[in-house]
Amino acid sequence: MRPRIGITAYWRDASWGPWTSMPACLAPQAYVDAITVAGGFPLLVPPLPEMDGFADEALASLDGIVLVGGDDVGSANYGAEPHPTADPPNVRRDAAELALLRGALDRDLPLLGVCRGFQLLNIAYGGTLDQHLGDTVDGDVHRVRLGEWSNHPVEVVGGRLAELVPSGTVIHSHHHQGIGAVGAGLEVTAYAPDRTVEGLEDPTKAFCLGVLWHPEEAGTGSGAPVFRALVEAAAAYAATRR
Ligand SMILES: [Mn+2]
Repeated sequence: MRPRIGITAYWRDASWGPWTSMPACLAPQAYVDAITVAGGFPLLVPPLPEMDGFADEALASLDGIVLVGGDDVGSANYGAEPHPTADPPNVRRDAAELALLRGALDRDLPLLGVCRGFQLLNIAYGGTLDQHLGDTVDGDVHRVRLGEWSNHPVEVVGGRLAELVPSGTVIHSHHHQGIGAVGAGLEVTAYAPDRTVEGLEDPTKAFCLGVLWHPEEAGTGSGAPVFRALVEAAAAYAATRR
C-alpha cells in the first residue's frame, strides 16, 4: 500500500462550470503529481473550522503531510501587527494548518512545508516572519511579478536537504515574506543569494523539513528527491505504526 500523503487544501473562491466565485478547497496539480511520482498516495485535507478538534482524526489517516504554499500567514500568529503589503489573513486556513502542523510534530509524522508551509513551520517553533523582504533586500529576486514564478539559486548548507538538493540549484520562487527570527530547535539548511533563510528543519524529527521555494514545480526534476524522501519517511512511519 502506498504511503498516504496529505496535502493541505487552499480555501478560497474559485470559478468553474456553474460555480462562480464559490468557496473551494483546492490544490495545485503539481503537488498531486509530485507525490504520486514519488510513490505516495495524495489525499487533500480541507481546512475545517475548529480544526483543533479534527486534526488528530485527519492525521490518523495519514502517513505524511505536505503543508502547501498560499497567501501570507496572519501576523497575529506570531504576535506582530500586519505590514501594509500583507495579504488579508485567512484565519480559518491559518488555524487549521497550524493545528495539523502541531499535531504532526507531536506524532513525528513526516512533514514537508512548502513556502507558506515553511513559514508556518517556523511559527510553530516560536519563530517570526519578515513581512516584506523588499524592505531590506532586493525582493524582486523572490517574486518578480505577482502571479509569475521567479527563479533564483539556493545555497544548501546542511541537514537532510543537503542530501536531496545540490547547492546552487535554481528553484521556483514566489514570495515576498521570509524568515525573521528562526524558531528555537530549527536548523537553517538553505539560503538565498541575499542570505535570507530559505530552508529549515528539525534534526530531532524523523522527517521535518521546510523550504521557501516550490519543489513540486520541479516534481519530476530537481524537486523529485525531496518528495521521494518524504514518501520513504512516510513508509517507515506507516511500518512502525501498523
Ligand atoms: Mn526565494
